[in-house]
Amino acid sequence: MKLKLFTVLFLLSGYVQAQNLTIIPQPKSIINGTGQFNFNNHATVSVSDTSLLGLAGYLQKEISQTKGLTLTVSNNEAAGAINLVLANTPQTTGSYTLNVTTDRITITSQSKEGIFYGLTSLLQLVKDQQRDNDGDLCITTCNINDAPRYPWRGLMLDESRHFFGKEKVKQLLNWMAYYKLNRFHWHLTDAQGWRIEIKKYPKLTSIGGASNYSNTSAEPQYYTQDDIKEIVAYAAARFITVIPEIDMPGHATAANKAYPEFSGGSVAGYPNFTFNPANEHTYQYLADIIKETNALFPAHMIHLGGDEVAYGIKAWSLDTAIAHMMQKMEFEGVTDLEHYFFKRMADTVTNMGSKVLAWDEATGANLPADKTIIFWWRQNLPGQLHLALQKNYQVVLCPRLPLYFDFEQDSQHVSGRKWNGVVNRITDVYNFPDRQISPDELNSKQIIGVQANIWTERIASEKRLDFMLFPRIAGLAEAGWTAPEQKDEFAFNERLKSDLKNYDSAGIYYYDPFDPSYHPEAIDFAPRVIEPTTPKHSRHTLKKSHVKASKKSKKGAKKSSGASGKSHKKRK
Ligand code: TNX
Repeated sequence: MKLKLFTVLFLLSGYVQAQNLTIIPQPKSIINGTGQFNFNNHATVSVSDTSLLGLAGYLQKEISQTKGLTLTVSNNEAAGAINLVLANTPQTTGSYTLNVTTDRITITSQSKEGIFYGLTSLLQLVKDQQRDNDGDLCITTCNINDAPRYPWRGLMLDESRHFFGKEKVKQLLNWMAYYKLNRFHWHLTDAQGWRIEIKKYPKLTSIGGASNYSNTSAEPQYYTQDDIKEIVAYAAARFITVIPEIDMPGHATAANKAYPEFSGGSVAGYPNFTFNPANEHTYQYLADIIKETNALFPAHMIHLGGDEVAYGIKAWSLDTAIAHMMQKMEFEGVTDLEHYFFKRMADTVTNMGSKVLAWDEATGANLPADKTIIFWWRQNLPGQLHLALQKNYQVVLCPRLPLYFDFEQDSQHVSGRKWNGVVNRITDVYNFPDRQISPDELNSKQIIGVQANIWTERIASEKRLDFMLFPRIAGLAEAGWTAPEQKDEFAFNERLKSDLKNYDSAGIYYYDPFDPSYHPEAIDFAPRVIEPTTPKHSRHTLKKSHVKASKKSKKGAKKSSGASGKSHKKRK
């Protein structure tokens, strides 16, 4: 009996300790201790190898900024209370151990990346603690053993529809690092704006960059090549790889505004949506663009888009030069030509020594399996995922449901997208992919990870960007990092509550799933213009039902009319 009582008390004390260890994403294993390590101004960070000095400096800077403590950095391993140690044991990339005893903190990994993730976990532990009367920070002893589930833990930001700029992107990269996300997919070109400086074709930014989704005559907004280098370096210091997307042959309207000679023509609703596949100069022009782009991104991965070409492709059937080419090449339909175009541009990328990344439409384009990564986004077409795996492509899972963060996260919300009334709640993001993807496919090594995509047609301000991203980004982190057997949604929600406080102190305008009325204005951040691609008759439906939905949600009605779902259904 006594023993039982003791066990219960012991477990309870362990539970209390565990509650203090609020790390997101949840590590593989945590053993809680009962002692305390005191962080103070005299603490020294020492490294086993001078190549780790940069990481020691990163910890020093972060602790100083968040807690006002001044740590000393030393390369004498014996000197430190906090030790960063590169070990020789082969491990999964990114894995680490973090051992906190009463007198030492040791982070060990085979790679700098792993040490960085150990530091990230340590910083999350420290963040939750207040300094005591002596100015010390006390953290509970523990032993953490951790490794990521997937190597690709991505976030895509669309800056064509609305441009957010360097400072916002850096803030985003900070939060990605906080959550151990490691791939930033940068959607830099689309119909509404071209956002990357290409020196050989300056009109791409001066003309193509002068517009956005809300304002078709905005001042040019774009990243210079120096800005891009700065962002890439900022991300690299946080072990985040940046991948640019130059979308083709569709979603090319902004480029075609600048250089109409390469346009593939117009159809109603989709003016100059594609590049011209029958003009030989188009291929050279795009190769020049890719060459300048490739030089800016050391990861040597170029996303070529390839999505939704079908919207503009009818213009191809109307063009005599294109018809002539199709005849000559014995193509049966415009889709063959689309694949021919895509394969040629993909060859350009691989000939530069880079990998080609593309949306799942490209699965049909006969790209080289060992040099291509497919992004499966159309959750309503699971066949595309099967096909991509069958063709031996590496695949990133980013299905619209539940990983499109331009979709609403609460059925009461009205300004974002919905899919037949379905929204992407944080619980759906958290539980991805295990409830949605078959075990056979999940076991495939070709699935290299998960990614959330934040399209910005309906996101015109930083505040709304935050609202759509937080806290779903935390659910994404755990979907990408934490092994399924370690996932526990109840415990995640407890840890999330503590992160919401961190959002408050960082001034993040977030959606609170535990109190949906918190930060209410963002619910009704309606887009200022209606999508140009929406057919005329449904524009009225959208407008009217939107107003209705807003009124309803103000009255606290349980269900919104899903206005955006209607227009979305029409479009896709
Ligand atoms: C589809 S996902 C698109 C984007 C839109 C998005 C809106 C994809 C490859 N294409 O152009 O912004 O839907 O949810």
